[in-house]
Order: sequence, then C-alpha cells, then structure tokens
Amino acid sequence: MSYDPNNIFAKILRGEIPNDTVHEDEDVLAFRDINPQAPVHVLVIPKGEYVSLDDFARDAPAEAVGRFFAKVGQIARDLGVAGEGYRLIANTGRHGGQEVPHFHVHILGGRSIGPMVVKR
Ligand code: DGP
Repeated sequence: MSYDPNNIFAKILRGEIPNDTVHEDEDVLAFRDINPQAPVHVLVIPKGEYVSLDDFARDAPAEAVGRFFAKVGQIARDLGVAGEGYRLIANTGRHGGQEVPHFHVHILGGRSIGPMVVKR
C-alpha cells in the first residue's frame, strides 16, 4: 500500500488540523487521541511517511526504529503512566483495525486497561 499524503495524520503533521501535542521533536509527534479510551490516550507517530508498523519495521533504518520506541517509552514516562503501567497498541492493516494509514502507536493508561482482546 502506498502512502496517502492526505491521510489525517499527514495533515496534522503539516499543521493543517489542530492537535493537542504532548511532545514533538525532529523524529516524532505525540498528541492526544480525539476519542480517548482511557484517562491517558496518546498517539505517537513518526514524521516519516510510513503506512503501518509493517511498513515502518521493514523500510525505516533500524536506528530510526530503535529511536522511535525509545521515545515512546520516554513519552509514557513523561505522561506519568510508566509506574502503574500502560498498554501500547499498534493496529496494523485491515485485520488489525487500523483506521489511519500513517504508522502510529497508542499509549493507553491512567487506569487498568482490561483484557487484551475481547473474544467474539
Ligand atoms: P487506529 O484504529 O489505530 O488507526 O486509530 C486511529 C486513532 O486516531 C483513533 O483512536 C482516533 C484517532 N484520530 C482520528 N482522527 C483524529 C484527529 O483528527 N485527531 C486526533 N487527535 N486523533 C484522531
């Protein structure tokens, strides 16, 4: 799947749509989810154009992948959720339920997040 430069997170990165930023640097933007599922619900996205985790893990330099996850950990610590714990989610592709085709991880915390997957 090729990268769609008009996806909503690309627009957020270009400043075309406002967001509630909690962290920004040269590599990543972290902002609060518009539809929070927990007291802390933050999305972390790389600034590079990657459709999904599959794309990012395959195509980004290993150093950039490592740096991204180091930053996710630091952002969770800064949000104050690392002590009690949190859940990291990377919905990937259709079966993963990914809605926005720009790689992102969800940091969910501030309460017990509950069962990992609801059985259907
Ligand atoms: P996913 O299913 O993993 O692709 O989740 C996409 C998330 O993005 C979903 O939890 C809602 C959030 N989201 C969608 N549009 C916007 C937006 O315009 N602003 C913010 N802050 N979050 C958004």
